[in-house]
Amino acid sequence: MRKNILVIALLAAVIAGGIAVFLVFGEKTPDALIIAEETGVSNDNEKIIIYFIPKNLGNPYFEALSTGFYDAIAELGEENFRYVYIGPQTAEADNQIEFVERAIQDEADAIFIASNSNTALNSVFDEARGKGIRVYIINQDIPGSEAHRDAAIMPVNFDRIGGAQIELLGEQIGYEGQFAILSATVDAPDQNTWIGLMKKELEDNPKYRKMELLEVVYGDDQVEKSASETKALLSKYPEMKGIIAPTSVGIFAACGVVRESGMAGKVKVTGLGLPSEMAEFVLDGTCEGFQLWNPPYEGYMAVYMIWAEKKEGFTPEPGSKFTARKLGEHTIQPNGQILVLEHPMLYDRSNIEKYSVLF
Ligand code: RAM
Repeated sequence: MRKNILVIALLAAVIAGGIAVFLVFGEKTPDALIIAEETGVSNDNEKIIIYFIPKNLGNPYFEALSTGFYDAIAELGEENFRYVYIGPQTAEADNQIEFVERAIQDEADAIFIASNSNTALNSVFDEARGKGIRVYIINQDIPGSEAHRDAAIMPVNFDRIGGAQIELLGEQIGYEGQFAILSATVDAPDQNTWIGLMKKELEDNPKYRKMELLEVVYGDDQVEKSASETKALLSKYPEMKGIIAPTSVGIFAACGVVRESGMAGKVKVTGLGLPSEMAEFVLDGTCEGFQLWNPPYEGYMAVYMIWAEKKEGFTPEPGSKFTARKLGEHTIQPNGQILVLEHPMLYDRSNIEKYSVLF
């Protein structure tokens, strides 16, 4: 298989003195190293160089998103691309700056980044764009800093997420009772957008007047921290009826804690999760249902967008259109966003087994 060949190539390169790669990249996932190694060798001028910088490495959600890049690259011809998946170990606001700088040094064509902050990367984005590198936010946008990016690939229409998440928990707890939100990092642009929309929905929609948001806690998209925050919520609020974790790491960790504490069914856990991680909790009843979109589609779309620019004269401006083969034609909206899908999807007992093998 391609990966096996690449692993052998990687080992050879490392033994031959490629240790510098480890010094520069640190402890990254095998894919980051394999791909970076593979394509540093020849014909780089001919290749489209793509960097994908997730919030942090080791989060299965972003690994799922990354598979979409591979899918599109395979369709368009591996020889045409160099793809580098690289990023920090943890999701602090300014941890990604060095990876953007790395992409600039590498003369990337496009950087796709799930930014950990709305503002911390603005000057490094400006620097990249000043050198002709496209800066695309992926998996979210950077509200208030849109002038510092070329466009944003949105997995779904974020305006729908606040209402969708509150309704989902509402259904599960009979539209009555206390609940908490378990988020990722304090600065996370996507989380903060959704939480803002959830609060608005609670205030504006009389349907939810008997639902009370206790507090928002932060698990930093780390399993252990998310688990300890969940434990603290359970002991602090014995009447709590539910937890919304709009993060795949958080919902997974919260389900584990709720099940271990014998609270499954009494405290409903829902939010946004990855079907492959959530299947066991859906099948054993710890989670009745949760939502998500299709993370690999985002990576797939990203590759087709930069391909359209390089080969078909597309420019990332409002109104511009491009076609991403199996996902069809997409248009950049007036706000610079591209929606992969409009609505989130519900994952529950009826479909979890089908999707858990995909992502
Ligand atoms: C987490 C991340 C990501 C979010 C998903 C749903 O892994 O916080 O940004 O979109 O979950």
